Amino acid sequence: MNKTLALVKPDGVQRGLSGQIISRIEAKGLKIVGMKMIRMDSELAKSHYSDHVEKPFFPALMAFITSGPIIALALEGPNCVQALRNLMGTTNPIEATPGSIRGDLGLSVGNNLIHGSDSEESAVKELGIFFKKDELFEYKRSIDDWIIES
Ligand code: ABT
Ligand code: MG
Repeated sequence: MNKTLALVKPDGVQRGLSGQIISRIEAKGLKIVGMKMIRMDSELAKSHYSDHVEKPFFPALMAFITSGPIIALALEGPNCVQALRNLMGTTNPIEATPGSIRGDLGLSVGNNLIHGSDSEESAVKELGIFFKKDELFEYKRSIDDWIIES
């Protein structure tokens, strides 16, 4: 089964929206197979956002993402990379569809509440940055038979 990485960003934690964000992920049917609170340092931020290091918005992004603790989640489910991206909504919360996490909860591109890996390749890379092997859990939920077609 595919896995992906989600982060409740510092604004989500500070605004007390972690529970609601995680709840939406669980309600969708995605299975949490790893979870931890950490504070990203500049080294971790550069590695996680390596594609953006040269972009003009990177200094602001770095300041924001290291500004407080985040909650990292390893998620599993069929097509979970795309499922999570759809649940999050587009990068700019103003344009994100109402009903999505960003569409319902955010107003600014620099404070967009949640991260989700944007491809299966990124998911593998990012899960490796945030989780050690023994921090990921394999377990069956009896409810899976009601969520996942066999
Ligand atoms: P992430 O899930 O954080 O990677 O966001 P997403 O994949 O939706 O969007 P990308 B393009 O990866 O943006 C990364 C972070 O950079 C911020 N950003 C992006 C800006 O502040 N200005 C911009 O013009 C762009 C393109 C938004 C994302 N993080 N935050 N916060
Ligand atoms: Mg991205």
